[in-house]
Amino acid sequence: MSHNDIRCQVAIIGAGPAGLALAHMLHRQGIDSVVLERQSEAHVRARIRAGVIEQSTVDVLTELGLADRLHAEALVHDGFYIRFDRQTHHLDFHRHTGRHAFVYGQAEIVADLIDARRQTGRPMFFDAADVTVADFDTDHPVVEFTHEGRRRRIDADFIAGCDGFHGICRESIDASRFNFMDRSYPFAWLGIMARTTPVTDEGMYCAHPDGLSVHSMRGPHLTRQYLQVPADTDLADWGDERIWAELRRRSASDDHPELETGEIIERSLAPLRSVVTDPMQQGSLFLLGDAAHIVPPTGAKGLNLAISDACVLSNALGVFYHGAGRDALDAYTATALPRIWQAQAFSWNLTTTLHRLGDGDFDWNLRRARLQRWANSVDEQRALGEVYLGLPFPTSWHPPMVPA
Ligand code: RFL
Ligand code: PHB
Repeated sequence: MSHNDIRCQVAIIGAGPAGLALAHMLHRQGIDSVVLERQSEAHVRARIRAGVIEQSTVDVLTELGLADRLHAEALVHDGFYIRFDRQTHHLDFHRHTGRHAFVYGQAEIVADLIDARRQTGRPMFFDAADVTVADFDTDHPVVEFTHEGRRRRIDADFIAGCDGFHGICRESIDASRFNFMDRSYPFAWLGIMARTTPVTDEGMYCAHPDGLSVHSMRGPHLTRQYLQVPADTDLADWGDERIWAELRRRSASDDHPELETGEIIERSLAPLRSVVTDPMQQGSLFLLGDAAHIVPPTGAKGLNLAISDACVLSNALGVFYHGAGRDALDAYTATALPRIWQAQAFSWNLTTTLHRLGDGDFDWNLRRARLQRWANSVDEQRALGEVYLGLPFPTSWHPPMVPA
């Protein structure tokens, strides 16, 4: 071994929610890992994305001791509002399930996880360039990367591909052995963060015949809002005035004041797609989170799925390192996928109901019929709430023989 070589049990590629949560779950079981991240730490800490976290995810983070700041700072919501035909309806899922949704920015979760990793003293490399994975059809996979000008090598037992939708892990697998299922949509979400006061006390989806707008928040004077726009939209065409005018038009109502307008401090464009990779593993390489599957942001499931995948793999690795064999690892995909498909079905239901999909009155009337059921049927609300607040995770993060 040269001094550039590292030996560890699990090499984790990607310091997003999946990779960092897995690293911590493994640490708690005494399993060592190295985390490799392509971006700088500052970049990862500042990346604005998700905001709505399921009760199920919060329960796991709490059990891991990673949710102290979340409990102090998160907004706790019972459900969300839907608005259509200028009327606002609250879907109170808490009433039916006793559970909550938590609004806490993904950047905050990632910052908490990075801080927790630092405290363990275990290795984590930011600015890791040209990461490659090899030999994962064997029991001794190899990862290479360049850091501070040096090419380095990791000899691991397993590789966790947590490198998101544009990472290298999914691209490295043998495509002929996989089923890549996907659906893309002809629209995107234009997202803004603005210094304005929210008009509702919980998030709101406004279904308008011309398309969806989303009113969400991060604090008493900070809103996160989205507009459905065509997939080929150029952000440069959307100045502040146009964004506010369109948000106001789509969210106009007879029962609430108009949206407040103000300074826009961030704007971005996110395409909508649904993807599932099956299986989510090859040999000693496992795919987690966005590296394995994508849900459209409607319904807010992506980050939550990343954490539930980390639980399933952490549990299976725990079984393996306690000498109980590879069966749980071999079953990783079969264990994780049913819950992933439930989230896909939920996201599809919300996406097709809330967005403008086609032209004409048939499309809008069909969507409105579904929205009326959501607003008026207690059974419908109970069913939506069960999934929105988080179906049970397939496994806990540790096998039964490891105390929490
Ligand atoms: P991430 O967060 O993309 O992290 C992957 C990490 O891997 C790094 N990486 C590499 N590192 C080393 N070598 C390489 N070659 C690498 N290539 C990539 C990347 O830099 C990155 O740090 O994936 P992960 O961990 O699977 O987490 C998934 C979530 O980030 C994602 O599903 C959510 O953001 C989705 N999402 C939402 N999810 C929710 O649960 N609730 C929400 O409210 C919610 N809102 C959203 C969202 C996603 C959105 N966009 C931007 C698509 C709202 C939006 C607008
Ligand atoms: C958010 O607050 O960022 C948010 C809200 C609702 C979604 C997705 C994201 O469906």
